[in-house]
Amino acid sequence: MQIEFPHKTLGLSDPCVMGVLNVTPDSFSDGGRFNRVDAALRQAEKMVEEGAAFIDVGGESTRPGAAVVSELEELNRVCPVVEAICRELDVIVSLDTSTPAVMREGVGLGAGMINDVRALEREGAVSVAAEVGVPICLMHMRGTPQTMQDDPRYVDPVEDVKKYLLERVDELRAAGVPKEKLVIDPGFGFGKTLEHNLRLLDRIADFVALGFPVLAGISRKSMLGAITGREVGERLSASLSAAALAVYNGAHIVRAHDVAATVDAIKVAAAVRRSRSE
Ligand code: 7PJ
Repeated sequence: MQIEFPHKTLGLSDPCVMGVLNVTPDSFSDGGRFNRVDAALRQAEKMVEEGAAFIDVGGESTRPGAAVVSELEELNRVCPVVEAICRELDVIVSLDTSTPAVMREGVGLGAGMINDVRALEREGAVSVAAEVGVPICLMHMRGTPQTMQDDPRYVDPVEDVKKYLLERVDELRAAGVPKEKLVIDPGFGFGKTLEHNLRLLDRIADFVALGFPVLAGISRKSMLGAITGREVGERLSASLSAAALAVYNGAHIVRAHDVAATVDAIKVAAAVRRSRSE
């Protein structure tokens, strides 16, 4: 399994970590633009030193019930940070965005991947993503961040999510995006109950069997709070446990806030997984 980037191929025989870099106003102290960009760059640098293969830069909070961000605001948050990281660090920057203008500008500044929690369903997103030519992660969400946790229902969560992702894959391929540029993600916590999330985590192998790299984002999510009773800042152990299970079940990329610890956790999971086929 591999992903084709414009200037390199990323092998995925060893699972890797995508470090989360939120550039929403509440994520860095508001000490002016230079300080904000500098703080984000230092955080990215730390994650690269800790072993992150990707830095996922996002300027729109997709927490349940979060406010909608304008295109201009998102561009202003994301672009200076993408520009700084691409200039200073040797890492693949992924754009956690659904906004076509952010995709176009971000790739122009050097970003190497699009990571869209709306799987390019926003108007114009498919054509811009196809045009800019970088790999794309398609994530499943039921509903919108504003409504997604209002009683989500599935006939069968694994089959329903797989079907949706394959439909999105078909649309992207019809727009000219090669298979080697697509990554899929069941979207933990996006329009799912705890039971749905647990089933998806247990059945990650079903997504791996579709033949695309699989990304899993579970770090600090509320499903872990529901299981452990812990607040968001106290979910490291739970996050590592979930990351290890995802990799043990075949996930290729784990999206995480705590990069160093996650790198170690998934090394253990990957080693056990490998011993199975040896
Ligand atoms: C995910 C994401 C995820 C992908 C967020 C949070 C919410 N992108 N962006 N997968 N989650 N691909 O980190 O709690 O699970 S934002």
